[in-house]
Amino acid sequence: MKKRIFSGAQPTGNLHIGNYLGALKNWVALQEEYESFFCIVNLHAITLPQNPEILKQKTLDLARIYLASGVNPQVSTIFIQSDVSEHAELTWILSCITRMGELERMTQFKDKGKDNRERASVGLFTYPVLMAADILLYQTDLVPIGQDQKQHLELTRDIAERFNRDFGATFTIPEAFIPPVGAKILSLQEPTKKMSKSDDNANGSVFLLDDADTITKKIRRAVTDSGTEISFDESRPAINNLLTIYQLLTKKSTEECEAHFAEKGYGQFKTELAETVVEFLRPFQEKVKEFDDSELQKILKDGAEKARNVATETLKDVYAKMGIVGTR
Ligand code: ATP
Ligand code: LTN
Repeated sequence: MKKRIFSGAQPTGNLHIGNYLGALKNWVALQEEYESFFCIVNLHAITLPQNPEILKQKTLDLARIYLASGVNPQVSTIFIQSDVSEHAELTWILSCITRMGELERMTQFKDKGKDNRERASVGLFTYPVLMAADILLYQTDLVPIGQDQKQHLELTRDIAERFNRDFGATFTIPEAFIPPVGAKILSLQEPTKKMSKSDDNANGSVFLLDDADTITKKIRRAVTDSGTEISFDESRPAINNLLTIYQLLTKKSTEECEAHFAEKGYGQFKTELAETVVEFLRPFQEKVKEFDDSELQKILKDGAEKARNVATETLKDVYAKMGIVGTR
């Protein structure tokens, strides 16, 4: 029996190369070795206000992006979270064994809700419980994610362990898969923060669907550190970040990258980086257009059915263990 993978992304904003290098790239690399479930988490999206028409569109766009990135629907299960109502049901159950204190310690809530805690939605606060439900419903072994989701995965493990202890062995305890390089791609404008879809400044992110001109401009305008050397150096986060992107896209070793730019300046480096990103995204952008609506609908419908089969089994077991009996 293959081990299982579960991961997902929110259909909000536009996916950037950080999302790709930190998450999607690894989904694709691992999908053959594992039985994989990749979810479009539209219920997570509404923890912040969304325009309904745009959310609808972004949900399908994200499915296209999964496919264009190389997620293979013959091998992996791709589905929309709201199609499997067990996600919402298990969230309720798990929220009854999750502690307020645990959620209060979540740094993402502190960041996203910080502007006005009084007005932040309860959904934003309990968001990590929905994420735990996503993962635990599939008896997931491995969860490929970026660095920013590590704390949510640790909470998921704590919730699962608590349930297993109190009600008997039910959930597989999942492990995070966080790539050694690329787990936290930084903003091109503020290289102390991660590259983020929800950043107000679009110049901080290279979006997967940006055209060549825009990509070149954004990279040319990327802030740099003091000093002129093009080398990997944690104490110079701007150049370190740009070089990391270059390295991941060209698959060159650290030494090869540094040797390649040893005699070159920032100008030349940025030109080459921009060309690399543009060339990398070209086939991806072609592929995004390939899938027509009916093909996409079929993939998502089949995916939801496969996901539901697994999710129903887990939820049934959870209800039985907890003594939740009705007439169904
Ligand atoms: P954002 O903060 O950019 O709005 P998110 O983390 O809320 O993004 P998702 O689309 O749900 O957005 O994230 C999908 C995956 O991308 C997650 O596994 C996340 O850890 C990863 N990820 C997000 N930003 C980065 C980044 N800057 N570098 C590496 N991985 C990232
Ligand atoms: N919370 C994640 C998205 C997400 C996820 C998941 C990732 C929701 N459910 C389950 C991995 C596994 C985010 O905002 N990036």
